[in-house]
Amino acid sequence: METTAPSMGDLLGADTPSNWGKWGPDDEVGALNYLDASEVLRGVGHIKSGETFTLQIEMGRKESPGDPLWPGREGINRKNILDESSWDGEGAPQFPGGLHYADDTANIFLQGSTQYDALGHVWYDGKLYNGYDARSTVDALDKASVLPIAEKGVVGRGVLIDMARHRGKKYLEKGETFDHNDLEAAAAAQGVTIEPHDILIIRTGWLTYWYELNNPEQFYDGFCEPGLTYSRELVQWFQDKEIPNLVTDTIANEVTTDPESGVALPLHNALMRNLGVVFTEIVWLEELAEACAADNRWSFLYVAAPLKVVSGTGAPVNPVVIR
Ligand code: UVW
Repeated sequence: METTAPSMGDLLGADTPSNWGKWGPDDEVGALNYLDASEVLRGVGHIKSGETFTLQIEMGRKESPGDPLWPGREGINRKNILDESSWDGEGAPQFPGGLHYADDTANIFLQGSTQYDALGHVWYDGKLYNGYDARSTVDALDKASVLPIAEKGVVGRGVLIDMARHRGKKYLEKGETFDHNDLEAAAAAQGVTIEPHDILIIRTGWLTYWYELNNPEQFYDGFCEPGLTYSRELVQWFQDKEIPNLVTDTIANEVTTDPESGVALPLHNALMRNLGVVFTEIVWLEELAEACAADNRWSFLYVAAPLKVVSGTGAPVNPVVIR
């Protein structure tokens, strides 16, 4: 593809903030290291009413428009292997007592639903998170796969910043941007502080736009999501705040193409590759946001256990919030 955009390395610069080596040469979970036992207890301290919310979208929704996906990916292909019709003819398994049962298989993009990204999911200049060689991704992620993240689990204080509500909108528009100053302003308006080690959850309303629009062709035309925009100051803010996990209701957690430079997804590299901030995408936040707005409480316990996929570049997840 012809492009006049600078390379990722040129945009971010050699002195871009980095956490490589901070947690040792073998680390594969990055900023999740901030989430120790004291952070679990801090999160538990924000449970007040006991309400629970699950944050995964449906996988394999039959009704139009189906599942929201990064272009080029496909939704889950689930197929029955055994069901009552299997016993219509000969050849179905027979069990003492006449047991019948249903079984199915699923062919899925591991990043084709609400998902955790592995830290080795993106790279530039031949190096992954922590300096691992990008050749270690060939055939399977040998380094910084989703497995260590899944083995650790993600538990801590979550804070929801509702950018759509802050801007008086049902959902942000295609390509609409915001930065750390906007997050701080929205937090102040909500009366909440984004504290060090918070799991940062941002609502744009973009998934509601997907389902309400019900028109994939229009959705993907000039595909550019709303989201965070790259700047050195924003990356520094994430490093200073020691944010372990960025969670949003968009497909890519950042404005798809950086409007200043024309570079695609620079924050994937500046935050995920360089700082080890773990990304969680396509997260359903509507009921949670309603509940938070209703009693003006925007912090809670956030718990997520992505699937333990060996060598996976990501894994589906159904995060749970308890508030
Ligand atoms: C890409 O980075 C291409 O996808 P995602 O938004 O799922 O991380």
